[in-house]
Amino acid sequence: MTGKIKKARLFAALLALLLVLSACAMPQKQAASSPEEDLVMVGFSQVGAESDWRLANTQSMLSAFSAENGYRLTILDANQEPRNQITAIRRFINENVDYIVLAPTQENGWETILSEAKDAGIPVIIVDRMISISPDLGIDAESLFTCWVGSDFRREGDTAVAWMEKTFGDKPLNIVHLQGNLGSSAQLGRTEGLDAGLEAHENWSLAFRASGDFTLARGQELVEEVIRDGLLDPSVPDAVNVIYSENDNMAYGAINALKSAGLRPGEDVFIISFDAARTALHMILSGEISYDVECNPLHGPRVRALIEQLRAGKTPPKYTFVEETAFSKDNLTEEIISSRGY
Ligand code: GYE
Repeated sequence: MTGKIKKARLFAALLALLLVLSACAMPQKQAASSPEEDLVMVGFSQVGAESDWRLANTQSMLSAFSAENGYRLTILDANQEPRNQITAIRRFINENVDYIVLAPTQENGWETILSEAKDAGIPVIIVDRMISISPDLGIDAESLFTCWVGSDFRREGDTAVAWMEKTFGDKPLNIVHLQGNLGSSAQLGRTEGLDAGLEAHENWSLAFRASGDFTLARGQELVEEVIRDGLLDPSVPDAVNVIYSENDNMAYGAINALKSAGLRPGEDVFIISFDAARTALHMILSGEISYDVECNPLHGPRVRALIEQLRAGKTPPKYTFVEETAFSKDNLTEEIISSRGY
C-alpha cells in the first residue's frame, strides 16, 4: 500500500469515526433541548362524558395542561365505571407520570389503587368529587392524596332547599327527585340537602326518587315513567309539583318528557336543577327551569395552580372549595350568560 493510499484510508477512517461520534451525540443533544422531554406528565382519570358539566371540565383540563404550558396530559375516560378508573390509574403508575389527577366516579373503593400510587411516589390530586374510606379499614383517606379541589355539594343542596322555602312558602310540595350516580359526592351532598328539607317540612312529600345517572336520556325515561304513573298530575288540588334534578342534563330530559305529555315546565311543574350550564341558563330565561344552583366545572387552571405549587416545593392547601352562586329569572340576563365560560 502506498503512503498516499494509507493516508487516504486514515482520513476516511477518521471521517467515519467523526460521523459516528456526532451521530451518537446528536440524539442526546436533541433530547436535552426537546420540549417533549421537558414536559410534565399528567395522567387524568376522568369520570366520563355524561353531561355538559363534564364536557366543560374536560375542555378546561385540556386547555390548562397544554404543551405550550409545559404539560403532556393523558386523559382516560372511564365511561362512569369505577373499575375503568382503577385500570387507568394503574397505567399512569406504570408510565411513571409526574402527577395523577383523579375525578372519582364514586366515593368508595380507592384504597388499593391509591396506595399503589403512594408507594410509587406519585402525587395524586383529586378534583370535583371526593373519596372516602370506610373506618374499619383503618386507613386515613387523607394520606392517599396530596390535595383536592371541587364544590361543596351539601351546600348546593341547601341552597336549592332555601330557594324552595322562600318561593313556595308553606304550600304543600309534591317532589320528584332525579338523583345523580349513586355514591358520588355530587349525588350524596345534593340528596342530603333535599333530605334535610323533607325532614323540616311536614307538607313536602317525596313522590318519586331514582338515579338518572346524570344523563339526559335517563332523566327523560324516569320522568316519562313518573307521568305514566300519574305522580305529576297538575289537577291534584293544592300540590305544587317540583322536579329536583341533580344536574342540568337530567333536567333537559325531564323537560322533554313533560312537553311531550302536554305539561308546561315552569307552570304545571317547577324544575330545580344543578350546574347552571349555558343551555340551562337560557331555559331559566324562557321559564322552563325555575332555579339552577351553579357548580363550576372550570377546574383546569385550579389543578394546574396546585401542581405548580407542588413543583415549586410548596404545600398547597389540602382542600380548596370553589365559590359558587345560583340563578333564577330574578338575577339572570343574556349578558351574564354570555360572559360566563360554560
Ligand atoms: O353536576 C354533573 C356531572 O361531579 C359536579 O357530575 C359533578 C357532576 C355534575 O355529571 O353534571
